[in-house]
Amino acid sequence: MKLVLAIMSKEDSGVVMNALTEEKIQVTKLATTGGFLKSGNTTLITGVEDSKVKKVIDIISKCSSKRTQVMPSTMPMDMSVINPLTFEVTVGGATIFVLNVEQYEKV
Ligand code: 2BA
Repeated sequence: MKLVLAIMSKEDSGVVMNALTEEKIQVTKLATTGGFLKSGNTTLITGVEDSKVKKVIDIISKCSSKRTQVMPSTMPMDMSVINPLTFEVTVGGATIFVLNVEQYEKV
């Protein structure tokens, strides 16, 4: 058995959880904070048989893939002018750890 820990954005975590649950894969969501940005992210924990690890990683990859998003600039402008300034940010992506589980019990 393996424990999959996946750190991702809060926005992507809901979709990932739904997709895992649909596949009857149990998952627990933790509210976490990244050490570098000091902003909130989400860590999902899932314990699965070895044969399901690939499926879990595939679901996470599909539902939280890196993509670019166009954001409006926050630079103040005259309200009568449509602000043409935008910038692209990379959102999504996940950091995944797969650990061996020594023992698994529900008591
Ligand atoms: P990522 O590398 O995609 O990491 C996203 C979040 O995943 C991290 O949030 C952290 O919470 C977790 N994480 C990633 N690798 C980890 C590991 N080996 N062990 C434990 N947790 C891990 P943040 O720490 O807030 O980092 C956000 C983003 O800032 C990172 O995205 C990376 O692109 C950048 N970054 C992180 N540390 C950096 C550093 N020392 N210098 C430059 N950029 C850094």
